[in-house]
Amino acid sequence: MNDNRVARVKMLEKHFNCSNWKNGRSIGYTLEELSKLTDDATETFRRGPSLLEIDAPVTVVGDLHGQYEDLMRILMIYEKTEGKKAPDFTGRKYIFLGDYVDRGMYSLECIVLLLILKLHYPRQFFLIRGNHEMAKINYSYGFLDDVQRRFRKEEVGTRLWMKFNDVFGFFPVAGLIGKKVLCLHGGLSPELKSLDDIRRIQRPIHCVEENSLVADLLWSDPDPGKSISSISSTVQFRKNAVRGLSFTFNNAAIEGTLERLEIVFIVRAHQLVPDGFYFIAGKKLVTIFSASKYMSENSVSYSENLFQRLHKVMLQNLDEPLQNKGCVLHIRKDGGYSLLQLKGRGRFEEGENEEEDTRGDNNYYEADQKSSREQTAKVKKSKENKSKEKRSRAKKQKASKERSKQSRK
Ligand SMILES: [Mn+2]
Repeated sequence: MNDNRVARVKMLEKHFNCSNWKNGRSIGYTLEELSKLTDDATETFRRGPSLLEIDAPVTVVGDLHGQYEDLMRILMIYEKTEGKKAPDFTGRKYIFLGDYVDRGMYSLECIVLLLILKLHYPRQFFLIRGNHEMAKINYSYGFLDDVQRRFRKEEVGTRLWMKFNDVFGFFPVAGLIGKKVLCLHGGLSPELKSLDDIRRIQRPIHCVEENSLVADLLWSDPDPGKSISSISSTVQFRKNAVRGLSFTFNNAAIEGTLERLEIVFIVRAHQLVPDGFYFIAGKKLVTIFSASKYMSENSVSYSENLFQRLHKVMLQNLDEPLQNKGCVLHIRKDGGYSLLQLKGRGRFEEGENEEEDTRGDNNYYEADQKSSREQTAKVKKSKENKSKEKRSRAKKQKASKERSKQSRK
């Protein structure tokens, strides 16, 4: 093993053994090791493609936002032996859909661990870029403060934060699994005419103003449900008012993109969904969100003052469920998939509260047919049951009426 590998193994051990953490709260990194890590990572990503092309089986992970506990749970999903110190990644492959930093308390630990994993297992760990892997965003949502907090001199932290953003500049912006499943952080773009449009993207990209296709891949969202455009049969990209940039796209835009790119399924992240997964467009697109209990009181950034924290918590009580479930998607070699949902503080388990066809042994090529068949069967059955009940109730009533008639007589 060369020196680099030895150093990386040590770093990995440090991440998996939290009892060695400084004050039990954070990993004591040295400036030298993080400088070296960012330099090496920049080189690795510079040499890599803009569009990752990998084969299944692979586990797809959505937003993490500095929630180190969730990252750790995800890395331990397939470990069946309790109390193991570090996971065994043999035969495992992961693709992460971005938003590693900001919001949560452990932005630095999350991104450092993921970069080491990428360098150490280059053919097993894949990272694509989220909209928070952009200096203009992670400057104000926690990552900069998180890095500065670790080093006594503010300018040292700032310089290191810039080096992380240099790495992000070379991150790939999309992934293609088994030639048929497209993975992105945000979503689709009117400029996405072919997969070559992504392959041709020149990096580094430091802000989205440099490339509008990248802006959309990192920022766009599906149309909010129940909007008129979402059911329109013509392709629509509308101004994304919630984000203040990029677009929202409707189901017809999803269908059109699938056809043009000759793919069958789109996996994206970027939006908080209560169950950790959310299907739309006849299960042709799924949103995956992997940070559980996102932004609950104890996981807001250190940098915010009490007022800001309370404000967020209060807003959340109004707008969104505080206790969302995290989820990851496992795509099998045969193209089938299963969802693994994190419930409460426990482990990741297969999702329960969707129809059966989102869980186990099915193939997304057939998922729709199967689901509609099953659903019709279910509906039929329940209708039959209901009419049976009605008939028996009517019989009983008739009988009791007759009984009472007789008794009156
Ligand atoms: Mn995002």
